Amino acid sequence: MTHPTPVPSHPVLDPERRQHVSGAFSRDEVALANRNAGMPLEMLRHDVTPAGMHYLLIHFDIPFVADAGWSLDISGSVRNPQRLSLDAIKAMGQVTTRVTLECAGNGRATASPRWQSQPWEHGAVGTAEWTGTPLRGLLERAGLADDAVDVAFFGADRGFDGGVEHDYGRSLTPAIALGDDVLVAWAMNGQPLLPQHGFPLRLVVPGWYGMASVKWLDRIVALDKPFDGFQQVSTYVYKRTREEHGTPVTAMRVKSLLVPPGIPDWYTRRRLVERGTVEIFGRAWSGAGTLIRKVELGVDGAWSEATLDPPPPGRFAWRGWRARWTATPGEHELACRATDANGDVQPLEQRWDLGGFGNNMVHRVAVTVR
Ligand SMILES: Nc1nc2c(c(=O)[nH]1)N[C@H]1C(S)=C(S)[C@@H](COP(=O)(O)O)O[C@H]1N2
Ligand SMILES: [Mo]
Repeated sequence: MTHPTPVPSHPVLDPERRQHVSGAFSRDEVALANRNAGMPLEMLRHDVTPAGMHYLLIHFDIPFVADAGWSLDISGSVRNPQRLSLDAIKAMGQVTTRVTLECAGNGRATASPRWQSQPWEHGAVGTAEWTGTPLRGLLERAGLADDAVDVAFFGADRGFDGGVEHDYGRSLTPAIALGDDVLVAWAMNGQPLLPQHGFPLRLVVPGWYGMASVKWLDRIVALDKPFDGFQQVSTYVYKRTREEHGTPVTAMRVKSLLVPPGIPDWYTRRRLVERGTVEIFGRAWSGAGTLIRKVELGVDGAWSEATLDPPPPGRFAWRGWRARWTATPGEHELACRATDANGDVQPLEQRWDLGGFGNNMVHRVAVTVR
C-alpha cells in the first residue's frame, strides 16, 4: 500500500510559512480563537466537563454529516479489508473511559516570541466520558499484515496547512493501536458525539495530547512504512530550530491548573478576593496513564502541599486537589505545580518550542485581596 504523497497542486495559500511574533494578536489569531473555544477555568470544578464546555480544536471545517450512511474503511496492509457501518462497529462491544484531553498547543499564547496559530492561554483541556469500541477489535478483524509498521487514521475534514493539502490524518504504531486503551468512540458523556467533537465517530487516544484523537474518522490505513502525512511529520514535533529533526509530540506532560478564586473584572479577568480563608481548588493530570503523586500551591513564590481528592476512575482522568489560603490585603500571586508518579514535575519557566507545543509551566494567577 502506498500512501499518496501530499504535493501542493493548488496555488500555495501560505507561501511564506508563518513567522514567530511577539505582542498584539493578529486578526488571523483572533479569528482562530473564536472558532476554537477553550474551557473556562471555573469549569475545572466538574469531574466530567459538560460537553458544551469541553475545549475544541478544529483545523479545517466541521464536516456536515447526515445521520445515516457513515462507514469506516480499513485498508492497506491488512489481510481482510473492511468497510464497517456504525451499527456493525457498535455491535463489536462497548466500553466507557474517562479521559482528560489537552491540546498540545495549550499555553502557546504565553510564549515569546510565539508561533502564529491557535493562541491558547490555559483552557485547551477538558475531561469526558467517551464510549466506544476498542480499536484493537477492529484491527484484529481486519488482521494487520506482517509488513504493517504504522497505522494511519483519517478524518473527513480536508484543508491546507503550510501550503500542503491533506485530509486530517495521524498515525499510531501497531503496538499502541493494538493496546488496551485506544477507542473508536461514538458517544461523549452518554450522548452521541456533537458535530464539533467528531460526529459520528472519532478516535480517542487516552494519555496523549489531543492531536492523536482523530475526529470524523472514516478511514484507517495500515502502512508498510512510517506515515508521512502533514499532521504527523510537519507539525506536532518538539524542536527549537527548523533544521532540527526534533521529537514527536505524544503523551501529555504533567500539568495542573487552578480555578481562579474570587470574582473577576469583566475585561481584564483580574481577580478580586476578600481577605481571610480562601478555598483553592484545581485539577492535575499527566500523560500515558501516569498518576498524579503531589500538587503544591504557591503563594508569592512559597510552596506548600495541597490535598489530593480521591483518585478518579481509571488512569486517564484529571485528579482534583484543594488547598487553603489565608489571604491578606494586597497583591498576590497564586500558582500550582504537580508532580506525577514518574517524579516529573512542572517547570517554573516555559520551555521555548518552535510550534509552541507541550507547555506545562506552572499556572500563575494574579489576585488582589481587599
Ligand atoms: N479530523 C480531525 N481530528 C482532530 C482535529 C482536527 O482538526 N481534525 N484536531 C485534533 C486536535 S489538535 C485536538 S487537540 C483534538 C481536539 O478534540 P476536541 O475538539 O474534541 O476537544 O482533536 C484532534 N482531532
Ligand atoms: Mo490540538
